[in-house]
Amino acid sequence: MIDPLLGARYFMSETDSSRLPAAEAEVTFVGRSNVGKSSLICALCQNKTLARVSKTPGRTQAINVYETARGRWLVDLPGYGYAEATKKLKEYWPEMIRGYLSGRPNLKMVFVLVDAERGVGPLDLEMLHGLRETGVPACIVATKVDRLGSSRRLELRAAFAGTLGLASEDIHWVSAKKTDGMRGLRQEVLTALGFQRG
Ligand SMILES: Nc1nc2c(ncn2[C@@H]2O[C@H](COP(=O)(O)OP(=O)(O)OP(=O)(O)O)[C@@H](O)[C@H]2O)c(=O)[nH]1
Ligand SMILES: [Mg+2]
Repeated sequence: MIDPLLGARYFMSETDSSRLPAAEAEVTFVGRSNVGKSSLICALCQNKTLARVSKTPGRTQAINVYETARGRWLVDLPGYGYAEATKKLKEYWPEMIRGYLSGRPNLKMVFVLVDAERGVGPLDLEMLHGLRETGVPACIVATKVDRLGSSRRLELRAAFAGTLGLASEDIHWVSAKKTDGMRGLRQEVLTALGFQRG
C-alpha cells in the first residue's frame, strides 16, 4: 500500500472548531510555540511546504487541517506559551485549542510535543492533565533530538520519562530534520487514523 501520509493535502483552516466538519478519524499535534509541530507534519508527509514552519514562534495561528485520505486528518494547532503574543492572542489561542480538543468525537490521538533539550514544563503538564480529564488518548513526542549527542540523549530520556511517570519506550524520540524516530511515530499515526492495525 502507498503510504497515505505522503499524499496529504491542505484541507482547511478554521479558528472556531465548532465550524469544522466531521472527520472519520483525526490526530493532532500540540505543544509549546516553536517546538516543531508544523515541521513534524511536514516530515511525516515528506512535504516541506505542507505546513508553514518558522524560526520565530507563533507561526501557526489557526486550526489547520491536512487530509491524508477522505475524512482522515492531521491537524496542526497554534502553540502555547508564546511570550510575545498580544494579550488578545494569549487568551484566544488556548481557548481555540481547548475548544478543539474537547469537541472532536473522532480525535484518535493527541501527540504532545516537548523539546527534548528543554524538557517537560508546567504548560506541558497542564496540557497532559487536561487531556486525561477529557479522556482523549495522548502520546508524548520529544522533538529536535538531532541537537543532542548520544550520551546526552540517554540522560535526558531518563529524566523525561521520570518527570512524566512513564517508561522511556513510551515516548517517541524524534527529529524532523534527520528522520530519527520517524518510522515509529509514522506507524502510530497510521494506526490512529485507522490505516493499519496497531
Ligand atoms: N534542529 C531541529 N530543528 C527543528 C526540528 N523541528 C523543527 N525545528 C525548527 O524549529 C523551529 C520551529 O519549527 P515549527 O515547526 O515552525 O514549530 P511549531 O511548533 O509549529 O511553532 P508554532 O507554529 O509557532 O507554534 C523552526 O526553525 C524549525 O526549523 C528538528 O527536528 N530539529
Ligand atoms: Mg506551527
